[in-house]
Amino acid sequence: LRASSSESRGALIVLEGLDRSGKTSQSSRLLSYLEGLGHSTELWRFPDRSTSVGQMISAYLSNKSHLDDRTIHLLFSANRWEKRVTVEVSLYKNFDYQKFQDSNELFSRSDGFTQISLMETQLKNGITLIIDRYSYSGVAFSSAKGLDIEWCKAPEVGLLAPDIVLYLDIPPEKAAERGGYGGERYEQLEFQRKVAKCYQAQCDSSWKVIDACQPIEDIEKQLQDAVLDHVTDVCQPIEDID
Ligand code: DGP
Ligand code: NA
Ligand code: NA
Repeated sequence: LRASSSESRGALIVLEGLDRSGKTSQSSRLLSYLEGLGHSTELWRFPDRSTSVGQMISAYLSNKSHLDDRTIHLLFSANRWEKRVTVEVSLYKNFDYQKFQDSNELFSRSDGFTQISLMETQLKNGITLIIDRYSYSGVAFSSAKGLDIEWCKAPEVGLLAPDIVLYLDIPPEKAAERGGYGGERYEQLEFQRKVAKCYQAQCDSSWKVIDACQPIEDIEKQLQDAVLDHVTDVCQPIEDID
């Protein structure tokens, strides 16, 4: 399943950053902006707490359950995979079957279940996806616990690679001052300092780093400028994380 290089598609835009870096409100603003320009756009977030895997993650984050570091790492990854590859349509509650019925992404397995590639279908249908956290959170938060970074990256291989990663850069101390953390498992200054280092270890020239200490409107404008090139006539094939 690959977009042919001649047809245009939606863009895959990822926002990353520490907790309280402003990602969530900036992704909503970016959504309004792109919709205002007439682009079909959806805002997704990971973890997606609505699925059964997501509920296990949510319980872990609120300290209602305790899981081994590698186990929770793989659950976060599975939560991205369940949106990437295929779902059994008949079992997927929130799925709008009608909308996708004619899509060439639908195919039947020999056991009779119909499967679909969710993210890829959306992109190929011309829908731009803004994603609040993705694989880079997975690698940053788990390697901050001391897990080997290559081990952390392995289950992310094969997920769709973003067209652009927007990193909202905030010193951990500044983030901690912002109205306090919500009390979830990772929202502690010492840990966030390690996460920041683990984000730095992943950051390369394909990332757009934005100073998240600027006024909200300035950040908003810089995000708009950064995505504009990426949402018009996207023709390059959708690639996988390698
Ligand atoms: P959020 O809903 O964006 O506030 O994220 C919840 C918390 O989970 C946040 O502290 C970041 C962390 N997180 C997000 N994705 C992953 C992941 O893939 N792996 C791990 N270990 N933590 C993650
Ligand atoms: Na959070
Ligand atoms: Na968030």
